[in-house]
Amino acid sequence: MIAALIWDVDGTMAETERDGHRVAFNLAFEALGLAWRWDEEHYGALLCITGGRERLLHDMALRGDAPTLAEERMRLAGELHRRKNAFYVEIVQAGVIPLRAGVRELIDEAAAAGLRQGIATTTSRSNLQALLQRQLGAGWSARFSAVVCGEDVLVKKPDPQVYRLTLQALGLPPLQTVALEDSPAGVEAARLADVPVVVTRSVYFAHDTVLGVLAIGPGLHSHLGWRPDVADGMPNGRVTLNYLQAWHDRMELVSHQQ
Ligand code: XBP
Ligand code: MG
Repeated sequence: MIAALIWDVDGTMAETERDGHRVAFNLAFEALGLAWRWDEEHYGALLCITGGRERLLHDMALRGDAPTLAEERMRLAGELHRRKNAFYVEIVQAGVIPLRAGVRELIDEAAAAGLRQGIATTTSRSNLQALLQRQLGAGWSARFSAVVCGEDVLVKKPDPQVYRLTLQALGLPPLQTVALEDSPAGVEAARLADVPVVVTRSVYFAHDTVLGVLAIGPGLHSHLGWRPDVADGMPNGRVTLNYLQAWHDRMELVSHQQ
């Protein structure tokens, strides 16, 4: 039996990247008088680097107009990231980034069923707090018995540390849990920690090859379009705990290329 759900945040709980983090990075560039702007396509390519500060440093290494000294780049990345997170908090506090359909329902269902829930994210704690406080209300943290963020790990996803720390905090072995993820880096992190993964495809990772997961589908809002198809005899509608349990029972790891 599944004893806990482990939630990824960006892309899985909410589509935060294109209209949240990306917009906030551009506002930070503007605030510091930089002409840099990340369009939707370029930002999608940059998502192969997890962590906002790491993403900035990666982009600086590729462009000709970034500071040449490593020290100077680090300082600039730190300042941009600080400002970007402040802008991001303003954006999510305005309520323009909703939870993905079916997320709230599954969180509520898992809580009612007595499952433990954890969060394993690469994003900064301030970003997570702002998003979940706005979307789930002031009591959001009572829903989660483990919350591990970017600041809590030495190495970000695809390194498994964030999942290992979440498992420790939950006090459960990996096979009694299921991770909900959207990105190849997130799937790799969970798999390296032996956590079975269910993938909800997000805007930026709609077509990526995904290997060795319990199931993959378009989102928690509908049982349609999922592989493997376990809907026979199940109620139609959103992806419920029964679906997660059915995939977990099979423990048949599927691969998917689109
Ligand atoms: C996804 C990420 C994050 C955000 C930005 O995290 O890669 O780095 O893009 O976060 P996840 P920060 O899918 O694990 O939730 O700027 O706060 O680093
Ligand atoms: Mg994600």
